[in-house]
Amino acid sequence: MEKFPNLNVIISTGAGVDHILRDPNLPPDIPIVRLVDESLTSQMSEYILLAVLQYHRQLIAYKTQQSQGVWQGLSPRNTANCTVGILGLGVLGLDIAQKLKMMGFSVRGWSRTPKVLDNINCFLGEEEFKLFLSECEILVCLLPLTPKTEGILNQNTFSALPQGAYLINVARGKHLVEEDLLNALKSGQLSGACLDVFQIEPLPKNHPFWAHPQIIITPHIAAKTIPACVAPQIIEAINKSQGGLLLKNTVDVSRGY
Ligand code: NDP
Ligand code: OXD
Repeated sequence: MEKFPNLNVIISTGAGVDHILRDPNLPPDIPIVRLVDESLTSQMSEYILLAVLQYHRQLIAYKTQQSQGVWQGLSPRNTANCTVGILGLGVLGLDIAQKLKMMGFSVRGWSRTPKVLDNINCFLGEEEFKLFLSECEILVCLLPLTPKTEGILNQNTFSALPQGAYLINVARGKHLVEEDLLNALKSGQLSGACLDVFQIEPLPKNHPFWAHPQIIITPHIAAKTIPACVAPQIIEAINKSQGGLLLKNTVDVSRGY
């Protein structure tokens, strides 16, 4: 940011702001605004629904059977018995939690500050983290990347999940300790993962995730900013900033999101 000495406001072109906060020359006291947009929220929920349902309805196993010409029904799974845990109950986490609940899944969420939500079990902070994890057959990460959440998807976390759990990471690559995921898949502690974000993006050509049969990879596309959808809120933020008015969706730099 040191290239821009006359900044009045910084507007992220995405929902996350970790790339901005990481700047060692970030000027203090300049407000940072992030995008909160229906088009981002609905894309994210669609992506997670797709990932949850392909796991829950055993699509990969059926695809393998198809390639072998096998006609064989697998044991059906009862949706009401399948608990999906959402790490982060913010704009995106809340939307997918409600949509999964509507579809009949048992849903729980984890956040930093207390929440009370209809039919969604809410867990709070580090004290309740293990309890939250203990029943998650599917774990979805929708946390912002902060010093507190970096590396949170690690061996300790995986070992607190029920055996054979499924991981969906759509937040940031640095939430995941990639080596720990490979080990958890090898040991059977996790049965698979759907990953949209990676420690290094683009994912290096020789990375073991590419060819891993239990990992689905997408190139950071879970929720992409659609310029026409978000332009009005960017214009509004600029106008408000110039008019000295209160800005929406500002970032609290001290908490990191
Ligand atoms: P929000 O800021 O609205 O929500 C963040 C949630 O995480 C809040 O519920 C917050 O708790 C919780 N949280 C933060 N820190 C902690 C902590 N230490 N312990 C427990 N809970 C914590 O963010 P969004 O829902 O809008 O977005 C989440 C992230 O998704 C973004 O930061 C971005 O990294 C990622 N993203 C990825 C995209 C992709 O294409 N893959 C696209 C868009 C976003 P509380 O409610 O108590 O504050
Ligand atoms: C975002 C992203 O944060 O695209 O919006 O990851």
